[in-house]
This record gives sequence, structure tokens and C-alpha cells, in this order.
Amino acid sequence: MEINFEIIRSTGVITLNRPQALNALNIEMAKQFSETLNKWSKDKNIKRVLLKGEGKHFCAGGDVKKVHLSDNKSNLKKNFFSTEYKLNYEIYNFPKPYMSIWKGVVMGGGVGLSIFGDYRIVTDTTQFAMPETAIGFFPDVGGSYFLSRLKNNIGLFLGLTGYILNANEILSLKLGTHYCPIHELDNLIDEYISKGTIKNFTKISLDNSSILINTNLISECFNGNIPNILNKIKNSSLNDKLYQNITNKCPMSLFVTNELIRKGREKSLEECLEMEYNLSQKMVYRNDFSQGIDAVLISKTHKPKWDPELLKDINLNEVESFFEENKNQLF
Ligand code: QUE
Repeated sequence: MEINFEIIRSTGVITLNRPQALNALNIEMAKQFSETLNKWSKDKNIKRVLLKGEGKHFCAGGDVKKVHLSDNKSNLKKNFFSTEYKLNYEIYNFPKPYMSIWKGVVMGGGVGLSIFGDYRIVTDTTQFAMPETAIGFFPDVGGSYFLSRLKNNIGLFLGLTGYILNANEILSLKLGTHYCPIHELDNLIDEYISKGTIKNFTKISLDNSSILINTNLISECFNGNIPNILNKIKNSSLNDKLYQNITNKCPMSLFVTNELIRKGREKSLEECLEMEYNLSQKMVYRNDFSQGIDAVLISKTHKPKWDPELLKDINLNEVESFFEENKNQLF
């Protein structure tokens, strides 16, 4: 089984079980997850939920490789995203305590399975990112909701660059709710399962994070249109690597992400997911998505050929049209 459900002492325990694929979520797993949550929400014997990943990692995202490889006629490019985003909303509305163990990689779709729950346990190995601009996509699974609500334009920074946050940074930004040393995780889980309580460990030191030191610079640079943002980064004292990093991302993804996060600020989660679903149906059929998946997950050349290749060749009317026409109803 690629996802396991157990009931242990009034706790519904869900284990993502594709460790060879960093527990990436496929549509079958998402459907079973959704059905089980719906059942557990009404079951008086279930007092709380625990979500974890098998092995060293929580979840790398959606199984976008399978989505990319699917025949358009199979409808996976539609149904995968509608199933995933509806599941994100069901987690947001789940009426009982919901805790996720953020071990190792917590990226993209993995964030969507946990960020709308009540508790997110950060540990020494946690790596958090929204890396979708690297694959010609955009930070989805409610990214327009939770990224747009982070202070100092940090959300736009994370969404554009795919920057990987460490445990200190995740806790400082309050993306995680608790810290637990890696060797104490089993004890913390046992206590939650048997009593519903969560041990509180003191936070690891808050030293030497380039993003926490540079909050003001990030706030100034990650504001305005994309060419503007790139110019500000280039002329700032921010790391050269950051400028290099962002210029390697998909140009269309950068423009779309900037628009998405600006629009998301004013919307409810339901409206954000609706906007993202519509956008997913514009982006998933573009050649940039194929290029991105191939470069990162198949041939692994890390040399995608984006089209348009240059920021100056992005058609702003096309970007806006991705948000305007909505023939793809999620809810
Ligand atoms: C951007 C992404 C994803 C990614 C890499 C990116 C993503 C995703 C995976 C992934 C990783 C390992 C696997 C797998 C998928 O990588 O969403 O099946 O084994 O799921 O740069 O958005």
C-alpha cells in the first residue's frame, strides 16, 4: 500500500508510504486520504489525526512526473489537481486536532497536506520549500493563501526562488508550530497518540540564517514586477547565488507566481484554491511544464529550455488571461 491508515488509541494515523519517491502524493493516495478523513471526521472513536511519512522524509510534493507522463485523454492532468486541492481544503476544515511530522523534505504538495492542520512538528532534518517555479509550474496547494500572508514579502521570496528553509527559519516564520529533536520524535508521537498532548522542547538557537538577517532587504527587493524584482536583487547586497538561482527559473512561472501571490492576499482559502485550480489547467499543458519535469525529474539535465526564454518576451496579456477566463470550476 502506498498510503496506510491505522487507528491507534483513538488516533487516526496516516502514513505516506512511497519512500523511494520521497512519499510524493499520487491521485490514488489523495483519494484514499480524502475518503478516510471524511469518515474519521464523523467517527466519535477518532479523537485526532497524525500524518507522517515512511522513512527519512515527510513528502516531496505531488507525483508530477506521473501527471506529466500521462496521456491527456486520461484526464489525470485535470483530476490530479482537483483531487489534491479539494483534499487541502478538507484538511483546512477537518474538525479534530491534526498533527504532521515534518521530517526531512517537506515541499510543494507535502506542504499542502500539513500547513492547514493544527500542529506541524519541525525537527533537525526539516527542509521546507515551494520549488514549483523550477518545473514550469507555480506554488499551488494553497500557496496563494499561506505565502501571501507571510510578512515582509517572505512568501513571494519563497514562491519565486524555491529557497529551502531550515528548522530555525521555519520556526521563526511560524510555518511550524513545535520543535522536537530528531531522537525525541518517537516519544512525542507516543504521547500525542495516547494522550493528545504535545511535548514542548526548547527551540534550537536562532543563529546565522541569511534570510532572517536579510529580512529588510528581502522585503524591499521582493516587491513590484518581475523585471523590477530581478534588478533590485542584482543591485543589492543579497547573495549572487540568489540572483543566479532566480534567473534559472521558468520566466512564465515567475510572472504567474507574482500575480498569484498578490491576488491571494485578498482571497479566502476556497477562493485561492479555485484560482490555483484554474491556473493549474493553463500551466500543466504548457511546454514549460514538460521541460521542467524532464530537467528535474527524468533526464535530470537541470537545463530546461523555457519558452519564452527571456523575461522581456513574456506577454502580460497572456499572464492576465490565465487568471481571467475560468472554465475550470473546483468547488
Ligand atoms: C519542484 C517540484 C517537485 C519536485 C522538484 C521540483 C515536486 C515533486 C518532486 C518529486 C521528487 C522526488 C520524487 C517525486 C517527485 O520534485 O512537486 O516523485 O521521487 O513531487 O523542483 O514541484
